[in-house]
Amino acid sequence: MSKTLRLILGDQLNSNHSWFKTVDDSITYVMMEIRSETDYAKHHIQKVVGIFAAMQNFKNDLLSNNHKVIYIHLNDDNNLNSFDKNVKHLISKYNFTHFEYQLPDEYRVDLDLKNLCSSISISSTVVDSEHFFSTRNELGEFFNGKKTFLMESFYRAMRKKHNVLMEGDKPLTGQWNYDAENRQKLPKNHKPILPFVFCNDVSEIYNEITKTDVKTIGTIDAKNFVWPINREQSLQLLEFFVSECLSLFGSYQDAMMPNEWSIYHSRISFSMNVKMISPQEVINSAIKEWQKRPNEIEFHQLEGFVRQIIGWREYMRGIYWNKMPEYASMNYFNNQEKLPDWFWSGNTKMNCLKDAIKQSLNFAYAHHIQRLMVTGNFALLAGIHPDEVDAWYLGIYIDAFEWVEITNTRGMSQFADGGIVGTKPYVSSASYIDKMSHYCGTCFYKKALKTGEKSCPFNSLYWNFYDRNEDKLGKNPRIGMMYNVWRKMKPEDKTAILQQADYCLKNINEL
Ligand code: FAD
Ligand code: DLZ
Ligand code: SF4
Repeated sequence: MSKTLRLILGDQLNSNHSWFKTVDDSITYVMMEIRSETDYAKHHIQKVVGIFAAMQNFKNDLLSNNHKVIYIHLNDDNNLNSFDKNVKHLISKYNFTHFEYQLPDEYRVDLDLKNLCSSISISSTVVDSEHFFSTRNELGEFFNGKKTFLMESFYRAMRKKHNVLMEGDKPLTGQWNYDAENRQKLPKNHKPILPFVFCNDVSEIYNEITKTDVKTIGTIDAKNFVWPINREQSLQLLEFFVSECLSLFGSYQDAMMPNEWSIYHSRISFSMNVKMISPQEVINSAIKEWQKRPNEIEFHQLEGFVRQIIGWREYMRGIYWNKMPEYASMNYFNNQEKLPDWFWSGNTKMNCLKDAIKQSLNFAYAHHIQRLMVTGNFALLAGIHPDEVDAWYLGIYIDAFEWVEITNTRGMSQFADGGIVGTKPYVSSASYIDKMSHYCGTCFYKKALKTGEKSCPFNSLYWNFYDRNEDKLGKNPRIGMMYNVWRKMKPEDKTAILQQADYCLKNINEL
């Protein structure tokens, strides 16, 4: 009799996958909590707990739908702690005759599973994870022969192909992209909506993890775990977003405010990345809400949200599969420094960084502009090695999986890919942070000063960055203006700024 073993990874919790459409006694599913996954990065404790909780709930759903499931807990005696070893052990113990898995999202796991299949004597099949709009290679084929990979072109192609916000072959309302209408600062007295959070009791899982020597970062309230841990909760969070946040999403998508950790963002990335919900469902729900309340939700708010998902998210995945494994060692600026210690505590006098890091440690979450223009901006200006930066981002965020973390970090944020993802580095002085936030007013540092004890470190580091990378950036047409400003500065002012930057870099742990 044929007996099939099907592996479900911790980020493949897709209950709508065609695997689960029928119940078949000859098929056994396996899910495993293993050290190879808890230890490939130093994860935030909320990320490990969240994934285990979601995996256990998924397993329970499968069992209640009469599927056969083997679930290996972290502390089980028979846990061999890798996909490879556990699968091989199960195959020989239960005499499985066929092995199946879904395409993993991560290059490392993809290799492991291919190796596993070639080293077992039974047949194996790999199937699609049935989650994304595009295939792994679609972006590569779309840009075949092109030097630059413009997100906007891919986004438009995705909109057309999947008929999203289209009127025939034209964009609905006549314009593809409404970014110019987004990106406002929050008015000073504006109080963003309170984030909708869950109060899940995950203490049992947390206690099991604490029995091991798994190294984690960040804090957790295991009796009141705020993240969704099953499909129903993911749908609830999505419903909260479309009904309460979507109408202001685009406007305040780049805004930052002290102690406001979520503003009008959806916080749906974790649910999507572990596939408890699909990107199709997410955008359909947003579009339906806009159709229901067209007078309350302006089109640019909706388009801005849809673009993040069908545009950026798919684009980043395509870049990942097109450029890995070379991508993981790119270091265009040859940056070599270490992250300052306060990236693990938030204990810095820089208000914007303190807030972004502390909330990341407390919630395993920061919104996009905090990741890009606060922590990422600082890391790039300070010349931190992209490996260090990647390790931090891959660990700290609940939604961090390499395919979307590395492309955003090494690519968009650190420009370590030399311009595959972005056309210029995302760096700024204090003026951008002040333009988009309410951090500077109460900061120890002064946003307008470039030199002196109280000068904002972003200011001197900004000019130092351009100065030291002139050979790589001087000819970039999108940056020419900045070099003109720099070249026109008085030599003594330039020297003072570079000395200030040098001071900041030498005393980085004390900033
Ligand atoms: P919203 O602001 O509500 O956006 C909605 C959705 O759009 C997100 O859930 C996400 O799925 C998608 N999205 C938005 N921007 C991007 C983007 N640039 N790339 C891919 N998808 C996007 N996202 C991750 O999912 N995992 C990561 O590990 C990750 N690391 C990042 C590291 C850096 C340095 C930067 C600059 C960005 C990173 N992002 C990552 C992208 C983005 O910041 C997060 O997707 C977003 O903050 C998640 O919060 P949200 O669900 O509230 O997003
Ligand atoms: C991130 C993570 C962690 C911390 N632990 C597990 C685990 O124990 N078992 C598992 O199947 N998946 C885990 N994951 C998610 C995986 O790292 C992810 O499924 C792979 O990296 C494929 O992208
Ligand atoms: Fe951040 Fe500088 Fe503003 Fe302080 S002054 S909040 S360090 S940008």
